[in-house]
Amino acid sequence: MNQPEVVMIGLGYIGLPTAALIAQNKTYVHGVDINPKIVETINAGKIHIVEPELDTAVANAVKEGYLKASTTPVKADTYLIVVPTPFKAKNEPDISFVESATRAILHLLKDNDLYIIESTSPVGTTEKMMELIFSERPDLKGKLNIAYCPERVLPGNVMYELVHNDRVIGGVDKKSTEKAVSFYRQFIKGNLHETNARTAEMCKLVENSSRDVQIAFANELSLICDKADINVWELIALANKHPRVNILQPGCGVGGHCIAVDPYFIVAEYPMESKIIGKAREINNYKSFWCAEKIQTAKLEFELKNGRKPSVALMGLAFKPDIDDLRESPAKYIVQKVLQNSNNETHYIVEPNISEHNVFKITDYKKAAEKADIIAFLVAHKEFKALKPSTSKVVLDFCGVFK
Ligand code: SAJ
Repeated sequence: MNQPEVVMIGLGYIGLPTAALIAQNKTYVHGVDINPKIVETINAGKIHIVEPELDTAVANAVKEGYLKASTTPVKADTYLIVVPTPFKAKNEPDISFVESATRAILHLLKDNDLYIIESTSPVGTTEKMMELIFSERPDLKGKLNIAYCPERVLPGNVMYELVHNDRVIGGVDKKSTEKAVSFYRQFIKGNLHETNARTAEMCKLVENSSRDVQIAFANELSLICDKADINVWELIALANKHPRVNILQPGCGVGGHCIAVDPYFIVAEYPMESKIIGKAREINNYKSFWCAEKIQTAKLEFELKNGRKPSVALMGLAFKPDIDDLRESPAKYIVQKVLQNSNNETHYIVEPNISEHNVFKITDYKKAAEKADIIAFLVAHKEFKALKPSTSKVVLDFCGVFK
């Protein structure tokens, strides 16, 4: 196989599925990752992440020679940057991975190449990378196509959504936008919406921040209803009967590395203006603390009433229902907090989507619900909905399992 058409830098939850999808269209993709183990796994036609249909897509692409991986980039026509953009501190986005990926391809770039950032980034990142490129390679000024194109796929449905979701494509100039649109049109069936780089960067942050604000509204309602002795699930269901009301569901906090993180990109840049966005983050973080306190209070009340310590079932560790991903999970935070405050009570820790954990001893959900005096539902996994805890038990439903 001669020179690849596409270099994909970053082979994680988004980079690898995107590389496999492009390769499925008989386009030779060279994937790059700093982790040699990931490179080795992919070149063996295997995958290192859990995502339905990804294993066959990668296996076929590698077998047919349309996907290869290495730790360093090679010459191509299109370069996609899909690396992590973590946080150094709560309000300090870290674009160092984007910058080092860009530096790694500086010497490979040529006239009319296409350079695209997909990583969730602070507004202005694409322009910063353009300045970096042109300062090191002034010969490319006005000759390189530079764009930003965020993804919006839902973990667990990535291979479908990558193809069918609409995409927002923001070039640093019209020519770059058009070049990026014609690139994505090769393998995306969703509509491609043209804009500029700054708007595309802000669009990604706004999509997730709007959802965080909506969830914060639902979580705030759950605190109010707890005091007002109203069933918040019934209240929301009734309010949503209104043709133009759509209140989301309270939970034990907001997890994952997107909804809980992206709002900070805006708050960091516009602290005076982003009041609701900042407050929503506080409310959603506070909800997890509030749930841990509720469990603590229930334990003390049980002991006062029954003259003995309760056993407690903590139902769910994942960051959202029906997945096995515990990264940035509020449920995990709550379990850790409850265990820290434990006073010789028995705790049954439940997560039906994993068989074992390196810290927690996992108990079967039916056994835990049967044995425990207090059952705290942290994540609305589908298995829990069939449980019928006896009325003698104390049930704390933080996520609407029985709504
Ligand atoms: N959650 C609630 N109540 C709700 C909905 C969600 O408490 O009504 C919680 C979940 O339990 C979870 C967190 O919010 O802890 C986030 O879950 P999610 O399903 O909203 O989002 P993600 O992180 O799996 O995916 C989101 C999606 N963005 C939007 O829906 C606007 C996805 O499209 C993005 O691609 C993804 O973030 C991302 O990677 O940015």
